Amino acid sequence: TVDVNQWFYEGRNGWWKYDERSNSELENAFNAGEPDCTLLLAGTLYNIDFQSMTQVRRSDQTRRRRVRRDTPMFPSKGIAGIKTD
Ligand code: V3L
Repeated sequence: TVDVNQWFYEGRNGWWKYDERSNSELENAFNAGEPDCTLLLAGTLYNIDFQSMTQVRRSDQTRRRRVRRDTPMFPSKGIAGIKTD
């Protein structure tokens, strides 16, 4: 099954795509009307809140990034920290 929407998290000067598995988990939670989604990203637990549209590290709430749900065509730096130009 193909996701038509892509989730992004904010980097220093642009947006990164979430990896495919995380993107599907975010889509499933968002489309189910859940308020948030917990993801294990590079060994660290994060909460993505769909009202504030932010990603927060669960062990350190000061580590916060904006997120966006957009078309996969939206310009990005790459996928999950891997640059694709
Ligand atoms: N998916 C993958 N790695 C993540 C994610 C995520 N959703 N969120 C955070 N990290 P923090 P520039 C990012 C990584 O928020 O140059 C990018 O993927 C995060 O990686 O403080 O600023 C790049 O690899 C960071 O290394 O908890 O645009 C890198 O930053 C680490 O978790 C630099 O990107 C701590 O993030």
